[in-house]
Amino acid sequence: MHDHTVMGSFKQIISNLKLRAYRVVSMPLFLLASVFAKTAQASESSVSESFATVSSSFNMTQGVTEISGKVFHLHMLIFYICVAIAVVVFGVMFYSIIKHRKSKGAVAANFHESTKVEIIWTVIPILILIGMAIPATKTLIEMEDTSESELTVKITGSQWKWHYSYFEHDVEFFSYLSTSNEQIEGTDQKGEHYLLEVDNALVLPIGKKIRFLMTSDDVIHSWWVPDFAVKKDTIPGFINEAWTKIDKPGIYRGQCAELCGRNHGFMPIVVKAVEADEFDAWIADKEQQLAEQKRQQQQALQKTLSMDELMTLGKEVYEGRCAVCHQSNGLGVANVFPAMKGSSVVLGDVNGHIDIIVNGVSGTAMQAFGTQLTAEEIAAVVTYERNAWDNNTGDLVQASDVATQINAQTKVEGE
Ligand code: HEC
Ligand SMILES: [Cu+2]
Repeated sequence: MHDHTVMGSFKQIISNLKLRAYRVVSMPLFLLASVFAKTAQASESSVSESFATVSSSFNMTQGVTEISGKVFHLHMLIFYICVAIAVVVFGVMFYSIIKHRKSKGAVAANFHESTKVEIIWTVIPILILIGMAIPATKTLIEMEDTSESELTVKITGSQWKWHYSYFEHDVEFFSYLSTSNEQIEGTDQKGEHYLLEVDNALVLPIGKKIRFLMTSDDVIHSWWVPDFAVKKDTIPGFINEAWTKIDKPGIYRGQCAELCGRNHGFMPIVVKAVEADEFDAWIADKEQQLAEQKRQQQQALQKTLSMDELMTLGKEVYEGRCAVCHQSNGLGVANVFPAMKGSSVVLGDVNGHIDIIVNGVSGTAMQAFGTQLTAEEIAAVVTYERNAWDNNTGDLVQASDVATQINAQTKVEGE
């Protein structure tokens, strides 16, 4: 007698399996179909062209440099080799399974060890791998060759912004995310370049070989601009090199590609590539602008600001530079970023408070702001912290106080 319940559930399992098999098969088919649909959309001009480049949003970008084009074509070459191998291997496999199935009366051959077969399936993959390694190595060597560059830019990653410094010019600046907090928190509609926009873009000339020197102030970041095929880790204490030569003017966007802490997703890269003469004009202008800023900072040291002025500027600096960690409400994040409200440092000795902001706390996320903010800004943010959120110390700190302390320190270190 048949056990109907066991048989029934067995059938159930089989039909489930069939359903699952159907899903397993249909998923890649669906993906493939959508890739081709996208491809057709992306390139209406000619089907053959779109097959040659497969420039869909699923594929990697061809980019705008010679190297990025080479990387792309290398990627496609390897992809097609993999497809060809898959077609041959699965073809033989499915052919054998179907042709020699049991219901057709096939009897399994019984053999062991065939030196001939083993040599063949060792040698063929080795040849294929060597065939892949040659073009890959060529491209890699080219990517590493930073010689004969015409411009050098030092890129320093830090939590959570980029610092750019042009070696041949007196120009350096920070590049911060410029997406508004409202967009991030969802109270405002997200813009077109949500989280991929900055206050100061890196401006570069087209048609020139640009060398990048990359390092970091704190943890490992990675400077990644897909359109240039440049992706390099920035490591504290090390300098990595990369280069690019951009063919087309335009705005190119990238991101930090190394998980670097809480705001890893909030340190985008924007490169503005312009004609060489436009670049020369820009850099001359920027040099002047920065020199003028320095003069003004020097003058600011003589100025005495009112409590209102200090609090307004201080709030601006705090919201822009400190609130990502210590929060707008001054309460910080438990066990990670200390609260400023009621902090013993903030309520204690003014010089100790200034010192922590100027020099940071090494080995922690509290970075040295002495090189990032002006004396006036540090004075303002110290005043702000000492009087906001019911801290109410009534203390007023001027730029000259900060400058005096910085000078005293450099003297001590110099001795
Ligand atoms: C990337 C995150 C981060 C940013 C940005 C940051 N801080 Fe900090 N801050 C910290 C951490 C972490 C500490 C704790 C350091 C330690 O372990 O002593 C700290 C400590 C402090 C302290 C000492 C507080 C105490 O009670 O020990 C002060 C004051 C301070 N920060 C002020 C600022 C100011 C002003 C700014 C903006 C100009 C700022 N911080 C920006 C992470 C940050
Ligand atoms: Cu990063």
